[in-house]
Amino acid sequence: MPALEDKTRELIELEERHGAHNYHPLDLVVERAEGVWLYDVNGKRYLDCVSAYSAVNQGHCHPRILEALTAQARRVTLVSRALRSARLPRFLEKLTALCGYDMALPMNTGVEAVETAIKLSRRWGYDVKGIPQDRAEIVVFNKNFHGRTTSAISASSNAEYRRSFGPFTPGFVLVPFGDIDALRRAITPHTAAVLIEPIQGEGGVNVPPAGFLSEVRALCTQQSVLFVADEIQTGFGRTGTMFACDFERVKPDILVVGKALGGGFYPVSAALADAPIMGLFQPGDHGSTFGGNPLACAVAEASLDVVVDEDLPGNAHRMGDVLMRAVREANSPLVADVRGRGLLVGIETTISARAISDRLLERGIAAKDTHANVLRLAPPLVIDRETIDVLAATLREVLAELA
Ligand code: IF1
Repeated sequence: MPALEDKTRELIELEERHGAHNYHPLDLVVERAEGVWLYDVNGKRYLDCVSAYSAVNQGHCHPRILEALTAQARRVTLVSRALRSARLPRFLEKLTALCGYDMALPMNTGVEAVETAIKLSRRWGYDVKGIPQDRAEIVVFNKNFHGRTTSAISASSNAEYRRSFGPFTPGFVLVPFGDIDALRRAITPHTAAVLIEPIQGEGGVNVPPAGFLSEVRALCTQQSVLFVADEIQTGFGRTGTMFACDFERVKPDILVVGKALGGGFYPVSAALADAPIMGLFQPGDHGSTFGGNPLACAVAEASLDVVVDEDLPGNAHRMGDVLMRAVREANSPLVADVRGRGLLVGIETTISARAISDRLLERGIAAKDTHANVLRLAPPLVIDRETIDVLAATLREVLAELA
């Protein structure tokens, strides 16, 4: 029987040998997880500050969502949209009511919901706004992240995401994030939509200037352009409100959701819009084998119930304030900026963020760097005050050690 440490190394080597090397993960081999805790193959416990990139807002293996999954898995899991299922109508009713839209189109991964929003925006641009065919433009923002498909990286400003993947999907116009004048200049009669993350996650936890989302909303309304919000990472309580757009009380024309909609159990995403827009899709226009399957619907309904019943937006707001205040009060020379909202926190560092995340890992905190000098802290939204205080204290100690 190999020693436990050897077990870790053995598994890492196996993954490296047979798996594509499209990630450089922390060397933490998770064997099980519960709530905010991860347990590696050696039995060591870690506080999860990655939350599968905000897909585990409800905490790992939430019992209520597990129960919904197992109960449904014994009944029916997949019939495709060639047939109807009893679960889909109830899920659609709950999702549209919570998000405040007439209709939803269920998909699986986040990027599929983004692609759905891109197609719907273009369809609206041609059939309603009267943009000449194949001339529709969508304005996007520098440092955006909307997924890894060819169209999503066609919208990206990040050379690393685009290298040797061309030719790219045309029709995306890049402007600086937060710059309303640049956005105004970028809008033309061919502009169908503005696609924005209300807070940029991968771009480095970039919060826009106060009032920017309201200005985008007003400009889109004035210029007859769709406001499309990608809340795949910021949605369902992550930023201290149900959706990041709620902070400025703006309502997108198309809302894109994913990640936590599946509660960490199953990929569930959706694009939502009111009937005049979503009604532009007719049978055969769009679809997905697994989109809206009964198992996904059961998991997503329970995931939404947990977000609401456990007031995850409120807890994220309170715990995020505690965490960001503690980091600021550390006054560490290694911290250039503390950004974010709720429990989507980015710490801009003056040294390699990876060096800090490696030291945190030794101390039982799993946190990931996003780009060279931003450490992202995004624990599950169920984290309690005692645990957030431990996180803050450990981070302050590590910053002091490395200073
Ligand atoms: C990776 C982070 C990246 C997203 C937003 C769409 C998608 C994502 C705002 C696509 C996905 C994930 C993907 C994962 C790393 C992670 C991520 F910011 F969350 F950390 F990359 F930016 N819109 N984000 O954040 O959703 O198709 O993945 O379900 O690709 O490395 P997906």
